[in-house]
Amino acid sequence: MREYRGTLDGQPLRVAIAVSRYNETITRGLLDGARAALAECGVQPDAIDVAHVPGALELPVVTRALALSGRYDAVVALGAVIRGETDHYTYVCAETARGCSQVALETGVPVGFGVLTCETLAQARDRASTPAKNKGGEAARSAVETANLLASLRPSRAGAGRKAGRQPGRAPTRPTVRGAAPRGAAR
Ligand code: INI
Repeated sequence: MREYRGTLDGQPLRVAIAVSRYNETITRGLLDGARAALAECGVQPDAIDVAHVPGALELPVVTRALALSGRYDAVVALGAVIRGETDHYTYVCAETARGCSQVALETGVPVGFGVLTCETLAQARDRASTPAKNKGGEAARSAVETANLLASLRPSRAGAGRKAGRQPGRAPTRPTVRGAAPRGAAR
C-alpha cells in the first residue's frame, strides 16, 4: 500500500490569491492571514500574485482565469458573505462555493476556499483577525498542501519509476517529485 501526503513546502510554488472587496474590512484580514501562511510555508514573495474582485460571486470566474493561465500551482479564493435581510446571502454562498469547487475540478489546480459565510459581522471578524482561526491562512495552507499532493500523484511519477527500473507497485527509494513521499520512502 502507498500512502500520499502533501507537504506544506511552498518554496517552489507559485500561488495566486483572488480576494473580494465586498466586506473589505474582513477580507483584508483574510488576505493578511493568507499571505502570512504562504510566507510560513516558504512561498517566495514574488511568487504570490493578488487579484481583487468586487464580490464573492466574482471569485469563481476570476479564480478560473488564474488557474487556466498556467502560471500558478494553486489559487486561494478569499471573501466574506454575511447574512443580511434577504435570500441573497444563500445564493451568494452556494454559488461561490460551487463555482470555486468546479474550477478546481475542471482545471486540476487546487483552490483554497477562504470564503467566510457568517451570520454576523462579529463572527466574521473573529475568523479574519484571530491568527489561529484565520480562514485565509487555513485556505492558503490547504492550497499548498493540495498542490504538493497533486504533484506527487501525477502520472509522470509512475513513468519515471518504470524507466528507472522500479517494479510497478513498489515505492521508490527516493521521492522523484516535490511534495509528498510515499510513507516509508527515504527522504
Ligand atoms: N458579496 C460578498 O462578497 N459578500 C456579501 O455578503 C454579499 N452580499 O451579502 O450581498 C455580496 N454580494 C455581492 C455579490 O458577490 C456580487 O459582487 C454582486 O452580486 C455583483 O455580481
